[in-house]
Amino acid sequence: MRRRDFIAATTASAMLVVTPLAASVGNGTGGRVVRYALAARATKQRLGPEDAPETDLWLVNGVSPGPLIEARQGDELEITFTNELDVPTTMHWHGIRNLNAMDGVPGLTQPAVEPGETFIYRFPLKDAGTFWYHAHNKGWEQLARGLYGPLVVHEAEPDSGPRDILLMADDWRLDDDYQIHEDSLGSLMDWSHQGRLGNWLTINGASLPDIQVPSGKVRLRLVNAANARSLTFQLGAGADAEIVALDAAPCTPFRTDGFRIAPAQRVDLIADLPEGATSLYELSGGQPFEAARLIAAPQAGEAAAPRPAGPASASWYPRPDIAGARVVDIHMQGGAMGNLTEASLMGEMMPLRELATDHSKMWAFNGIVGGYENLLADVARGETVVLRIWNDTRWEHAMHLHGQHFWVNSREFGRAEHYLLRDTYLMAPAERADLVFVADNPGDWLFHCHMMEHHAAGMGGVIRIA
Ligand SMILES: [Cu+2]
Repeated sequence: MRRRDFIAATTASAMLVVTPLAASVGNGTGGRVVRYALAARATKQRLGPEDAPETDLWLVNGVSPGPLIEARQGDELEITFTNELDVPTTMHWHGIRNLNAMDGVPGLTQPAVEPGETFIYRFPLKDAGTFWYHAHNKGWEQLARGLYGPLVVHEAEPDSGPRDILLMADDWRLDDDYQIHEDSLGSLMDWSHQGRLGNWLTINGASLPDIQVPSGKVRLRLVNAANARSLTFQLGAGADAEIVALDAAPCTPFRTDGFRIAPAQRVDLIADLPEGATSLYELSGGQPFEAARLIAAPQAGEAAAPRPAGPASASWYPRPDIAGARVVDIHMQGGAMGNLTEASLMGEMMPLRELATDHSKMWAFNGIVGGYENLLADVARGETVVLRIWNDTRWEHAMHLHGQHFWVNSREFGRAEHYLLRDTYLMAPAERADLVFVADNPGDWLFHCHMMEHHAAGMGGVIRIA
């Protein structure tokens, strides 16, 4: 990876208008309808160095990452989404405890948005935090080509503005001409191993950007939009930071040296930055790789005024008591070097070799290759649910539940006991974990690995909340 100068993304204005909600709908914390227009389209953007050709991409509103969507807790968001591609797509609002019909999973919660069609997503924003949106049709290809963007829901007491810095990371696989490496899209090697790992790291769509920030305390919102690579970040010397929220949900603040972000996860940090340049390093390659430079300068006037710098509240809901809870066992098998010998696909048992060569499938939950017909559990509204996951594979998996967050004793930050509320949890090979939630959001919700190739190759199923 090489250095290039940062080209500020000139984000086309996506926000249309903000109007108050009808009095009967408003809940007193935000109470507006915030409208955006988004379009998926083929676009060129330079991801490589300054003398490199532009890369042919599929982007939202022609920029990578797509436009920052901002609203306040208690608002309703209305997105007029138009598909200008020549393939079907949808948008998923990752981490939003959404209305099921607005969740953006084609074939499960809505029909795909066909080329030329428009779909209006409208949903309330119950929670503040760092979210993101991404295509959910053939995500293994559509995310690799760039169809995603950030979504920030500010606390009802706003702490936003110049002290709120978004850092969206991606790990692209580019060829020698800085184009998306197309020959390896759909590669069974990727699908059976760790997924599509890239060779070109960007932060906010640029390689090693200089990002202007105010000195002193800032809130850094990091998002990993990579298909499959977990990224490990560390701030350079002189910066002091603690984690205050994970996957949008506030946590008891804690300090950690480097911190890993699996695909689709978010980490919010409150960082105290000295004046001048502080490097953001990425460590997954074994040695520190400079990913971005935060250039901190004192702010004058209003921006210099002290603000509440972070989520004010405790977590969204307390960790439920699991006595009497509904336990759903999910035994994950498959992939290279695994112990899966055969599995059921659409009701038919097949040896792994046939699943792989004829159907590009190589992962299973409880012996069933995942699809939307794979109902993992049918639970009653209000029930406490334990997804008791056994990662019986040789690979890490970033397990994502749509529609609700879950409590998990996280081993992501090196403690024996560290309960966190998340929407995506990175499981180590052989790890067993309980994902615990109160099933209060009705609908058919996808549960899947967010390494997009693993999902495509069978790591998925549905939790039905009646
Ligand atoms: Cu996986």
